[in-house]
Amino acid sequence: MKEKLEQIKAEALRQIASSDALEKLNEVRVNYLGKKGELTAVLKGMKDVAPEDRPKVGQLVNETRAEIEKVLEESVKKMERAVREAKMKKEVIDVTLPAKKNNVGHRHPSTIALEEVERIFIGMGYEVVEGPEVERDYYNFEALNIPADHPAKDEQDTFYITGDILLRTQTSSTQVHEMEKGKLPIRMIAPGRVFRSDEVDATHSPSFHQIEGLVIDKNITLADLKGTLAEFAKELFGEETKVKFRPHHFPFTEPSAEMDVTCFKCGGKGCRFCKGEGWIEILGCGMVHPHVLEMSGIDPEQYSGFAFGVGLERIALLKYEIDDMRLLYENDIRFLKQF
Ligand code: 2NL
Repeated sequence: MKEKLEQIKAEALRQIASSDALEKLNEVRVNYLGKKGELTAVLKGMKDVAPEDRPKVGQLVNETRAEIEKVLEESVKKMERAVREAKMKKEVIDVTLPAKKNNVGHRHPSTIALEEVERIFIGMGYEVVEGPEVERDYYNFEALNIPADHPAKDEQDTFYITGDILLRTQTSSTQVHEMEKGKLPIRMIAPGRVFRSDEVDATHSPSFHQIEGLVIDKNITLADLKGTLAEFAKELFGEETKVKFRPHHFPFTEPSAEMDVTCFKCGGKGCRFCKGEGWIEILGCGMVHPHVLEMSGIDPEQYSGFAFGVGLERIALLKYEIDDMRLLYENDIRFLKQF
């Protein structure tokens, strides 16, 4: 009996030693210590042992059992520790590795310029109004006193969808809609995308952006126009900026003018940036033509107003000293990152 027990123990310990997984150790436990295990079988065979030997054999069985249990327990603990350590090793985080670069985008230079212009006019009490890019001929041309035979209406210059529907060539159409609402006074800017059938080059694109402004109230004069636009130029290009107005012609304003600002690079002395002129052309403006007011239902005897239009890209090119408009549309990250 003693030999049998020794044999069982040796075999159990051998199996424990050769177990390479927790499941295997559990199998050993079941096979040797379980209800149907080998040691239980020995206890069941006690009836064949002489009564006087039974306590001794019982003790031996218990000792064997205790030893196997002890070794098994230790092996389980060891195995659990090994499994945990392997898991930790696998999941180790190298805190010295460089972090993944978080690429945060930012505003496009044209957007920066737009928001700057909007900020200036909002500060002077203007409203920002947006309108549709697809327009009726009436709102883009007729209501602005642009006659049927005006060169701007030619297919060379305008994208027509039908004979009467087109892509707006200026944002004045938005201002016409606003005038038609009949709520006066008006103090608004209309920024937005406009379209002209132009070839792409360093200063032209078939799609660009304009910001037009319109003020209509009683007693608005050319002095209001000059004062407002002089203030705008100072805020945009610096306090020392001077402006000058050159007579011009627009069908929708009378009188009309183009406004130049002193070159913010040389202060007006003349440099490479202003091509020796000292002045840089910046916008077109004028007093709203009485016929334009009339067509939108505003009495030119009671009300008067001024209007202006600036090219957004032109402002961005000047402000950020960019020499080719195409850079604003190509969205090359290496270019955009610089602003
Ligand atoms: C330019 C400058 C200009 C206007 C736009 C305007 C709008 C209404 C009535 C009268 Cl609703 N005028 N806009 C006025 C003067 C100049 O744009 O260079 N345009 C080609």
